[in-house]
Amino acid sequence: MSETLLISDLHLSAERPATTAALFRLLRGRARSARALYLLGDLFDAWVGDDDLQRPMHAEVAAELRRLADSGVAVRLMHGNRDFLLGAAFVGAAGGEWLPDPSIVTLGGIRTLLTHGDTLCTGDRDYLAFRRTVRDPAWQAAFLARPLADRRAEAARLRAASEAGKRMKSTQIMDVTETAVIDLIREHGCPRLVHGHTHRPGLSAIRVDGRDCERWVLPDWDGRAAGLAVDGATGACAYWTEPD
Ligand code: LP5
Ligand code: MN
Repeated sequence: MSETLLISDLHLSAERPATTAALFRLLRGRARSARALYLLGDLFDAWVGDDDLQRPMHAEVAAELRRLADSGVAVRLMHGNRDFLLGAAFVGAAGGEWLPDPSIVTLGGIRTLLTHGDTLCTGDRDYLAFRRTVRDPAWQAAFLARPLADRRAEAARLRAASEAGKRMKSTQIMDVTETAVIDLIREHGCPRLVHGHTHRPGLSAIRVDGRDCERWVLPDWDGRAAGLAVDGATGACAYWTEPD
């Protein structure tokens, strides 16, 4: 019996080494006996292009993921809203595989819909407009053509603006809307949805077209590893947190 681990929203940054250390403990410990590790976005606090792999912490994260992948554990990565510029060089260095957003995987026999979760926040219209711009390949090519130092500075400005903006937005605007959740589940026909982004871990029951479905929200990290584990034999899903 082996488990699949799902994590997201680590927001790794050189300024918060305790969280990177927690990831390394996970990758060297519990994850070694897992079947797969799913990273559902926002592994990094900000990613400005794969040439930033030259930053030591970034290269170490890729190398540690690769060691896990080389030991036989599948490493699957999805973009988040902060690291949507992660590209082929990073995934290659990490020994991982891309997971499009959304993706359907069968975990413990249960068809499971995986998404970062930002697109479910349909009340946050400013964010969705911003997202459309920065997910445009032409915008990304122009941004990636700028010098690395400029891109880092732009990302820092945007992170600060985002944190300031969130203080002005209602908690309701920054959460998923039920309609978006129902529409996504209906479109893909999965009884279980797992996402991150909102940093509001919890299980909600939701009825879609007469069927009972589950929505599991992943926790964000703050110096301690945390996520979901799905039992490969039974499909049972449970939260876990690294012990003190
Ligand atoms: O990330 P978090 O939790 O703070 O908030 C998100 C939304 N914010 C973001 C921005 C990221 O935090 C920063 C990403 C850094 C990436 C670096 C590489 C690219 C650099 C690009 C440089 C231009 O995703 C936040 C949501 C919140 O989740 C809850 O869902 O509300 O949304 C915003 O902050 C977006 C604002 O509402 C609108 C932003 C307009 C900004 C315009 C300035 C520059 C635009 C230039 C390009 C279009
Ligand atoms: Mn996010």
